[in-house]
Amino acid sequence: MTIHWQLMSKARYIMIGGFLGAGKTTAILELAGHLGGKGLKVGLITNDQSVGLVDTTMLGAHGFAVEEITGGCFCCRFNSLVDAADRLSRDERPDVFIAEPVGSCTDLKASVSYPLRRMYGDNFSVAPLSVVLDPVRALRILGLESGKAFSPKVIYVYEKQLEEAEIIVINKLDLLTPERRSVLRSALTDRYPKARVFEVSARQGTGLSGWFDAIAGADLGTAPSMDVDYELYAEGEALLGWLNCTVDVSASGPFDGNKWLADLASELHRRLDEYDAQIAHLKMTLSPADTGNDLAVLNLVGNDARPEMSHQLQEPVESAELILNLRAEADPQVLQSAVLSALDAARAPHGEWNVKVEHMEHFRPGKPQPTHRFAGANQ
Ligand SMILES: Nc1nc2c(ncn2[C@@H]2O[C@H](COP(=O)(O)OP(=O)(O)OP(=O)(O)O)[C@@H](O)[C@H]2O)c(=O)[nH]1
Ligand SMILES: [Mg+2]
Repeated sequence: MTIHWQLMSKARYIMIGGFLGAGKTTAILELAGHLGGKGLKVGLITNDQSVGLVDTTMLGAHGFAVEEITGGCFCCRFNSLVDAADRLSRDERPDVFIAEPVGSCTDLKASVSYPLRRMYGDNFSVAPLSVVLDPVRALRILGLESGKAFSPKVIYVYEKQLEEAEIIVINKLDLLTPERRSVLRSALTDRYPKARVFEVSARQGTGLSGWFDAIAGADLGTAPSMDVDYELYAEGEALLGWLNCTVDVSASGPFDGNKWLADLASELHRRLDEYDAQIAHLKMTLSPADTGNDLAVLNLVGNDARPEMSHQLQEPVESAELILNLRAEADPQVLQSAVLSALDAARAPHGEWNVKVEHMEHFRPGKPQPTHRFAGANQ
């Protein structure tokens, strides 16, 4: 069956899941651009346990309509998800909604996709569930390569994400040799034989069309939901410390915001290594206080990865807003100490320098308690 985007009478609802740092937001930007290029109106929905989201800032800076759901994951805030779609539809209903769930969430088919189709099937046609993965992390977690990985309970959540995927997207193909690529692909097809597997580089924009056609070309399946041990899931999620903060920085003269952000990342990286905090994803944006859409974006997806800037500020800044989102396997208190001390250490090169923390929250995610949970597509 081929569904042509242009023929859709209902809005299409697409959910792109996957673990922290896998490249969901990067892929969503590509998908939204692809759909926009076909003349379709796209609404994006981001999600987090707390406020002050790098992803919302990033997607909004690209000119897309974005609504965020904070204070819990989609499954626990199901009604907010529907409300977000309503808010995005106020002026003109988007043809396609793309939702990015929290990267430590699983059981999304039972708690989000099936309820959405059953309760709001007149409004939405729901696409198959895609789960994006970072191949370097996956090779370790699946035991195919050595190196530090997360604790077994976190790995339980990771593997559950893959188990429920109808589409598994091996992202960051640009990082893999052909040998590693084939080892990973065959392990995934062996372990998850029901999933279609695609290999892409969202950053380079390669390999995406096959996946995008698969999202357009079929609806969410009807397989019974997987079994999930919610105690284990909750314990795994709670091993991940969460920190979100928004900080105003200003100097008495213009400074190089790109360099400052890179310095801050390396100060923080060093401290997290010292504390033996396993980084899942550190992401930061720095935006000038006064002007338009200029933005620096920095990501770090593991202790032995390197901080990377996907967007750089075009001009020096005098005052700017930093948004920092950190998820790592560690005590949240440790994350807070590391962030505060890194903020103290990373100073602009000269003159007066002010750092004002406007908002900071650090916590462990609470036990997931889905609003709805459907054991199968029709139950
Ligand atoms: N090398 C490489 N890096 C990529 C690719 N796609 C995404 N990344 C990088 O991976 C990092 C994380 O990307 P995001 O898109 O923010 O990941 P995410 O899954 O949305 O992360 P969370 O929202 O924190 O769960 C960023 O540095 C991206 O630039 C890719 O195809 N190749
Ligand atoms: Mg994201």
